[in-house]
Amino acid sequence: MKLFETVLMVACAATLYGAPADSAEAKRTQWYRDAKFGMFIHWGPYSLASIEASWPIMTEGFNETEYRALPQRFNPENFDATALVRLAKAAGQKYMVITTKHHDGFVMFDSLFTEYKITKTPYQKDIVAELAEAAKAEGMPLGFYYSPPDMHHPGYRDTSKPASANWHGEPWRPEWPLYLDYMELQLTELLTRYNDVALIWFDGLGQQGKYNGRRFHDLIHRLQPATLINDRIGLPGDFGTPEQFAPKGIPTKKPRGTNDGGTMTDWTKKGNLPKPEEFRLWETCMTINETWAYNKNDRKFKSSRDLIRTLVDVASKGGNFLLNVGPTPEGTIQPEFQERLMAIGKWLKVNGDAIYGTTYGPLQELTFGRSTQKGNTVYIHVFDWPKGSLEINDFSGQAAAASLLAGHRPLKFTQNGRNLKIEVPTQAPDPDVSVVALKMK
Ligand code: H79
Repeated sequence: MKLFETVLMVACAATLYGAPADSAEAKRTQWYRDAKFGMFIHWGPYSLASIEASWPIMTEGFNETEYRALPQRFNPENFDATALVRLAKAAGQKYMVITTKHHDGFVMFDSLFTEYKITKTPYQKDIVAELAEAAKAEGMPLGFYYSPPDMHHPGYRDTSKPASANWHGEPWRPEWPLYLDYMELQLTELLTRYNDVALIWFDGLGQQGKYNGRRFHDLIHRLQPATLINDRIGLPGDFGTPEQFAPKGIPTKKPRGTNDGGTMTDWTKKGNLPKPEEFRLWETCMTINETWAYNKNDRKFKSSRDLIRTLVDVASKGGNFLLNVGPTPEGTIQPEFQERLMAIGKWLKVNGDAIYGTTYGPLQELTFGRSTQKGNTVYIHVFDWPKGSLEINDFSGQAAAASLLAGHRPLKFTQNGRNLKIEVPTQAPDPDVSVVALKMK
């Protein structure tokens, strides 16, 4: 092969397959791009009642007075922050995000600016502090979910009315600026007391303009320039947040700047590959069953296989997967969640190379699975194991070597133009997803 052809091919591979540009923004987000898989934690006194976080008072599903009394009984005596961080590690998760304040307004840290907080419960200890210490000791990046909507603060809404009447907030009232000041004070606490904050996860619901997101972006950047910010306070932030689904195509940056509260309607047409500079960082958050909060009655657990395949699907489009657990009122993680997390961790031990540090793969239309890419290696994630050989019809690279990640077993292959035929064993090495690594020239 002539030299200029080689140079051209390497250049094309780099452009086509989405290595992020070497900008300051790329450096700031590098850890997050590499992490791919995180643990979301939705926890508060609501876990006592096996009801969803906050929403029951916003939709009149649960008596508000009774809800407000839950902290009096909240005492998760068996909470072990280190054990939780180690569980995340065993699952292969590379960052954690905890609800420091959900829409109900209850804060899980010892804020000076409210009495509706964890340190006023029988538990008394600051849960955010406990987790922050454990995370630091274990080298685990920790991010904070902080809800701009706040049903408890009298500046956010007229709290003499039921939350169902005004849960969107009342920014036209003269008290509103006091609420924004309260947000500033609490975000300052979160960003100055609890070590490095990996990210702030706002959850602004609709009509996010009323929060003056610019003010809070500036505040966060001033206090901790490295902290990433999601897209739910009226500005696009560092990453998009599709909730409970993976987008069909690969998310791209939008010229008009904002998106509609994390619904992320902007992605390439299914199958298209964006240029690296068009790619928008994103993260799918998802529950293991159907509720964010602990709920003993919710038995609709996704299978380990479905969760592994969702992780792969998300990674194949360049995203991160933030998988939620709702700890019990005792502070433990229910066995059904643990089992699934351990199964994902076991899969990642063998196949992690095909997830961590990868970006969207060049093959977006595979019928039998998904693809990811890292440098010169394309990973083929096979959901439906073939009889005989694995055939790829539209491969634009030049394969140099193929192997199974399971057992690092080399595989024979033939390439004819864009047609690639890989000889594989009859039995799938993994019943959930088996990965073939394709090194390219
Ligand atoms: O914190 C979690 C959810 O509480 C929150 N975001 C995640 C991370 C969230 N924000 N919006 N949504 C969830 C979508 C809301 C959906 C519903 Fe409802 C809440 C369906 C039923 C209750 C609001 C009330 C929409 C319909 C009725």
